[in-house]
Amino acid sequence: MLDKKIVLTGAGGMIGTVIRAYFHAAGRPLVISDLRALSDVRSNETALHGDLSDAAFTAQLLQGADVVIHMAGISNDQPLDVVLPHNFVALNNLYVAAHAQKVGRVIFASSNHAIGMYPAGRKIDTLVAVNPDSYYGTSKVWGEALGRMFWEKHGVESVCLRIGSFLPKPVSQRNLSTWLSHRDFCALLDASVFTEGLGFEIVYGVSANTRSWWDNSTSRVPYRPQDNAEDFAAAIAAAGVPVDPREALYQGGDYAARNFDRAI
Ligand code: 15L
Repeated sequence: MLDKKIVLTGAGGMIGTVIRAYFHAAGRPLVISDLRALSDVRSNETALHGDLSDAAFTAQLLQGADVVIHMAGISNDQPLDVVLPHNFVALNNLYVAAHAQKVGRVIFASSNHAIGMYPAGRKIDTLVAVNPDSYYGTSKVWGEALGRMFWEKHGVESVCLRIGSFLPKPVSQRNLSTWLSHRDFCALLDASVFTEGLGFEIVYGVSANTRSWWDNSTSRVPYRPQDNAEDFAAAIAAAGVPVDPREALYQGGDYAARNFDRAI
């Protein structure tokens, strides 16, 4: 189980960088890729760089892989034409290649923005209907839908991580609910990569925050977070970080508030 061949996409990004450090510390081999050439390649790593919207590159990257951790793509709210090639087309290439190359499992960096239009404060589990707050959020819904289809029709497993706010520490009122610490993320990744027989699963990437809105009791991923944003609540209050009342209405925060013109 520990000798799986694991490929990481988006290795140069914020989360990719933490994953690389985690694998390096554990002495586990990792194939890393990014759009840009990666310069600081470590002894446990093999690097390939290229564009996942090029199907031939994606097929080459996934050759012989058991698991692909897919962190590549646009990681914030952008117009559809920006999101389309990276988060829709490239993601389909990834699943087509995973099927063709007989990759056992895709770990997909989904996001809380797939459900960002649920009201702040409402507790939701992993079985609720999707409720995206942006084109970025719809791209995460697309990824979850692809994951489900490739599992049901082709037997490619997927674990969709609905990542909250991945930060060294929480810095806003919203983060008291949405924070995901680096340490908890690594535990989540470990459970998602190494637990056998998950099929298709969704799990919220959130720490053990007292004010969390997200309930993982309906997920089969055995993830047990340890950190709690509440430990930073007093410091955040003392810093007097201003809260835009529109951003505080929905779980997606500012993504939900942007371009919002429904009468409420
Ligand atoms: C995300 O999905 C984004 O990648 C990140 O930039 C943050 O906006 C985060 O969600 C969040 O909701 O805090």
